[in-house]
Amino acid sequence: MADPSLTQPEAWSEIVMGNTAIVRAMAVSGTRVVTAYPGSPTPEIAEAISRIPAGERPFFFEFSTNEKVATEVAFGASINGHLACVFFKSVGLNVAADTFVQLSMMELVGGMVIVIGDDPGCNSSQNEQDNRHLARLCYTPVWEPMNPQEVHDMYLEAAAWSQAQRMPVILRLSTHVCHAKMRVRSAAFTPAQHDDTPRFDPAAGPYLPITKLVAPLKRRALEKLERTREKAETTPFLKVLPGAPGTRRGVITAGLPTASLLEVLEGVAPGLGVEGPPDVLRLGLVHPLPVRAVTDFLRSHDEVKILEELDDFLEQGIVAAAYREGLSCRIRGKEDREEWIGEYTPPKVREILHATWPDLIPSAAPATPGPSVDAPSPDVLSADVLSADVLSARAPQMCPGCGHRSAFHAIAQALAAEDITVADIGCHTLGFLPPYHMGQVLLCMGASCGIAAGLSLFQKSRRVVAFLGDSTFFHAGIPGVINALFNRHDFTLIVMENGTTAMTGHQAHAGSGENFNGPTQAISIKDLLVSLGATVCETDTYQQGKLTQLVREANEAGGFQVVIARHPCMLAHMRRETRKPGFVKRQVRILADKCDQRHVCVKRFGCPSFFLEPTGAVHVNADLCIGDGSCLQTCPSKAIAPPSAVPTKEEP
Ligand SMILES: Cc1ncc(C[n+]2csc(CCOP(=O)(O)OP(=O)(O)O)c2C)c(N)n1
Repeated sequence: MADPSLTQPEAWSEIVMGNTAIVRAMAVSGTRVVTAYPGSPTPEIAEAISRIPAGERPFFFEFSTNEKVATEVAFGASINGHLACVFFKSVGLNVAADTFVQLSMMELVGGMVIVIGDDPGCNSSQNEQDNRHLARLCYTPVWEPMNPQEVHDMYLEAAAWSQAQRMPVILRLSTHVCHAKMRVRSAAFTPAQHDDTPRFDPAAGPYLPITKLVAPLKRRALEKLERTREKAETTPFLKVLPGAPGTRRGVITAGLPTASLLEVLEGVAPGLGVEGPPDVLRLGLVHPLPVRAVTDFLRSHDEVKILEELDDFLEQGIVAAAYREGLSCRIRGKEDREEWIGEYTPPKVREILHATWPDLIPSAAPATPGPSVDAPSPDVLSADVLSADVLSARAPQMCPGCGHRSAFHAIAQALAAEDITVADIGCHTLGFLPPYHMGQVLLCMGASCGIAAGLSLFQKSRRVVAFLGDSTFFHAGIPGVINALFNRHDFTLIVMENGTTAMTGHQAHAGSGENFNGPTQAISIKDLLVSLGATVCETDTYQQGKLTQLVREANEAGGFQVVIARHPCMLAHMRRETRKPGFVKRQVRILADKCDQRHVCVKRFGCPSFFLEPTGAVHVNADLCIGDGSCLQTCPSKAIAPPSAVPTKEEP
């Protein structure tokens, strides 16, 4: 749905997610180029961008082929004078790292904001890495908002600082900050008048960090970081939130833990023998550390708890600063391994505070349910509403009709029990689940070919089969494929081609025939592989018998073989179909007289549309079945009737 208000010059006030608020800030700040690669918790930023009507978008946006390329495109735009932004998920920084670590040494004439969606709690990632470490590695400041309003406001401050200092800056979001909703207010602004005169000037750099040239560039990066420390001391986001009068206890925190802490402290009042809530020092920038503010706070308290999600990043800096100043304040850092793990939701913060100060928080359980779960205030709708506390947990699974399911079902029949399967990242990772058990190793996007190559060395008896999604093929898969050809490795690669980046919400990729802005040339994975000299065969995955045969032949042939297992993503397909006028819903039926209850449909094919009655009878879930018919061929007794139109319910 189009939402032109995001870019309106008049003041703006809406209840939105952090991922939408940031787009408003991009428009207000005059950001000219935005790039990304999809990954949770950030893809909704692109969804918000897509709601700005084409032609009214004040900046260029693209999904690049991966995070490294996205960072390079934004960098190129910045050194040509445009304010640029790149966004991606936590582990995206690993892919971008080789480029990212150079940026602080560059004179970023237009400014550049790097928006990272970190994922404490590992809601949708393969780890919960703390990217503050990488920021320190390359002298890059980090702003850390605690809610959507701050996402908006901090973006503006960080972008302005980046422009003024010509340095990269990080706005570090996390899952709850991206997805929480609240009323966000944005002042009126004058739309930027962009000047398209090319401004790239090699002398403004230099932009060639080699050998002896590196030292002055590094010196300049360190000077900029030191200037940013002063910014960290004076930013309005740095706040002391007073606790009980005269308290000698304090908490130093930042980002989302601040919101959880304030919620937990809400119910704490001074009582008999209890001095009441501690003072809170809330940091706006977590790197570089505002040492003056921190040491002043330590000096005025006897005991200070450092409350930070994931690693002891702030703690190390704060302890070092206290040591240098010879302070006697007792610093309470991470005291339990669990403090290193997971999201700092209000229950988690309550637990930590209870362990720290049992007199202050006598029980780890709240006296009444936390407001964010049961009674969201009208202005702040927390993502906690959708947390597992409220909804029962559901096992992840492939959608009804998913071509990957047909593929796994078919491939399972071509493999020997001892064969080794290597997974990659994408919807097809779910093949590791029962009943398929396809994928015994997994690292990160594009790693399957390299791992498979290593696994196949010095052995012939166990065939190695690697999986790779099509978006991932372009993202980081190609080098592993080329390596397999170049070094004559011996495994079968199955490219799971569904035409989209399904797992992160159907973003187009280089093989889709469209990009974010419209139609484009589709790069054929098959043609690319053939041009590289690979032996390639292909089939639609719904042709299960053929796929089994192709995988069997590939495995028997030995050497590096590629099978393309293709079927369009059915979730995307059905979304398009159901919107068409005259759409007719179709479903399969079980022919009870033919069903001999071998249950292949449930136990080996595993479509969630089928369920078993206690009697052993199989039923079709009318809410789930999409009538794709991929299940028909799996039934040995032909007891599944072809999809037929489902009568629509009578309108009342
Ligand atoms: C470095 C990195 N960037 C982004 C992601 C988020 N992500 C998870 S799977 C995936 C790609 C999935 O697309 P594809 O390979 O086509 O497989 P599909 O889900 O369509 O089966 C992405 C981008 C990630 N895990 N790691």
